[in-house]
Amino acid sequence: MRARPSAKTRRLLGAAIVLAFPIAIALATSATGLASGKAAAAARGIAADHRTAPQVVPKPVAMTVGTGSFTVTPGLRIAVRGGSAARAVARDLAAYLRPATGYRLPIVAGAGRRGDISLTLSRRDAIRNDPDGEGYRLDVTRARATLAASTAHGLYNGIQTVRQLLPVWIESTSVRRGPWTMPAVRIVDYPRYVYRGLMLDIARHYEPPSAVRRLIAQAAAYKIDVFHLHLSDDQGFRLVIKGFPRLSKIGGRGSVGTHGRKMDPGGFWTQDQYRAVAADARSHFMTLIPEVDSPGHTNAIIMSEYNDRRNPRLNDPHNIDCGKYKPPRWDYSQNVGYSALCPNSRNTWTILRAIVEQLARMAPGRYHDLGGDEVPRSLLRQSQYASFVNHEARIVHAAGKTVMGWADIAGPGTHLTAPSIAEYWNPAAGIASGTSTGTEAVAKRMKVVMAPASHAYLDQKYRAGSAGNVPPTLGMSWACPRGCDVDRFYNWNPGRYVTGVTDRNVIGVEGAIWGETVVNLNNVDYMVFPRLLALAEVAWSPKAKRSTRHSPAYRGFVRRLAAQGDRLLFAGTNFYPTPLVRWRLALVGSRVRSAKRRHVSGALATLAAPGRPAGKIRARIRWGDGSTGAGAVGGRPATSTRVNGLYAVTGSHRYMHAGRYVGTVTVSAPGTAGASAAFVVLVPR
Ligand code: TNX
Repeated sequence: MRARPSAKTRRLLGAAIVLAFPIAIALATSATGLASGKAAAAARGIAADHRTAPQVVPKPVAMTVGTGSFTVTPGLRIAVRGGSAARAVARDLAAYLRPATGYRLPIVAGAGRRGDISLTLSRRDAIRNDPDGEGYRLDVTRARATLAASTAHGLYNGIQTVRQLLPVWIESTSVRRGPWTMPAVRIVDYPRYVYRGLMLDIARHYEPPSAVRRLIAQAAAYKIDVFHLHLSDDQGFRLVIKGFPRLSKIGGRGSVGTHGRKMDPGGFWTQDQYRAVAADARSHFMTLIPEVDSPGHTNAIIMSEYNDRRNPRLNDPHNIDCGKYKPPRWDYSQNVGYSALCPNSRNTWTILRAIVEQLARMAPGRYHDLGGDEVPRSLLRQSQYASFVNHEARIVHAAGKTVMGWADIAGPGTHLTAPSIAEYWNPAAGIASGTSTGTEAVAKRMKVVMAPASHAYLDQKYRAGSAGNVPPTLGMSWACPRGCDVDRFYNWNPGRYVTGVTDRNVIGVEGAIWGETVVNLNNVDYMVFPRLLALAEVAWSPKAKRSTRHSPAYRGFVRRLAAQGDRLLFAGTNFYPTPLVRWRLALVGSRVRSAKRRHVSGALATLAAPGRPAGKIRARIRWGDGSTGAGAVGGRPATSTRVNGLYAVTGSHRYMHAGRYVGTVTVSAPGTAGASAAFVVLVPR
């Protein structure tokens, strides 16, 4: 499909039951398989979902499940100790809980009382093995929930876990029924790596700030703490640079052409928009790292500025274009490896200095990513390439930032060292050819972020060819000729992937969603989820034997992932409902309904059933007056790039007498546990 001249090496290359019982009900034990003792417990009005183990991703370092559960009620308060930073996290927690519960939980100072959630930020709560204080302790008992950490980031990570202890429909954007119970647990948790990243390419296809902000929020829920933004490439330059208006006006005009188009629509961000996204990232305890790729992947810069005679700053007659095409021309295909900025043009440095300095002022993050990947030696010799990188690194340092780049920047002749970061992208492992950039980075004592394309490139197809639920136009396969599903993303060890590149050098992991084939946010979500969750766990959770689909670690992961599918559905996040996971049914009853002339009809419950056509799900309704009937299941079906929507379970019934009736909806489908939920109907006189 596409030639990748500089990268030849690449080619060598439960059975659990989810129940909600808002109030005492009698249970259809046969449909759900509940033992009678449990049915009795349910009938006593105890929420049943706490009996299933918490399904937290990424897996906490240590977790013990206690007895009983804690319930978030409208009377609950969030009690905070630890100043304004802790208060801000408390506000985040209140905001997370608000849409689905409808509760406006007050935030109060102090240790709190019975029934409260309390947050404590104190140095005394530091955890061993957690030098950066990203960890937290969470204690949930029947009486209260207590979260403690030594930094606000740690508290923030803790509230992400709290969300996952609540019923999956806590992620809903509209009000749902409780009860909002959390199982009693004791968790001590902290990350394996400090760098847990997600990269988005808005150069190949433009994405607006709102799309990025949404993705930041989605990723933060899984303790991702770096957002790497690929702002410039051959097909697009996406940010206003003061003094160089053509960079965005001309450089931002298009995107890679897809679906028979020569060019897709482009766009660019203003500096205010960039600042707002950076601030938003920070409020999610995420570092925003801007990348302006150079000296290759620069056709958009070249096309904007190579004969800009009106800009007085660009007064060197030496051309900035050292690319393959003479004269340079737009190429909105997926081609790579044809562009390069000329090192010996002063204009090159005038432009790059403006970019680096303005970005440095715009965002508080520590890093500037100068790219550095895939420059064919036919365009720049290694010595020219190395001196280019060295020169740009000096500009980055002068702007007060630390250099990051693709691991190519560790190659012969560059003068980089710690704390600069080399991001390893090659799929090559062990001592295979192609691993040299990794070992060179280590030799230079650079820090390494692992993103081997065959385990971390989120633009790669889940399944090869046109098999199954895979649209032919979405995704690439150069790194994953046989497809890369969640198992590939989970089963690898960043600290042992390349021989000689160990956890002494590796600071983290990054998933990269490249934009050539990904034309909108719906596509982004589909490719990112659920694979990002595998990377989040690899980056956060302790080392484990992650090698095959049979390893206990992987099996535990896919079991926990099953519950996350329901969360994603309730949140409205698109994802690929991979057949590797036995997705679960999650059912929540509708809010109280009133009968009209003793007749009720419509939705009684909302069902998350990832990957299951509505027609394959059976629904029974007990109306609460002794009669039963069938329910209908319907909703938005799946397409080849979109998971099915939430389903509504509907039914209609005429009651004989006025009263308050508690009914039950029970759903079942082949190959998975059923689910039940109660609903209430008021039949007025
Ligand atoms: C490689 S490896 C790239 C990107 C492409 C991506 C497509 C590396 C640093 N760059 O330019 O978009 O493959 O999968």
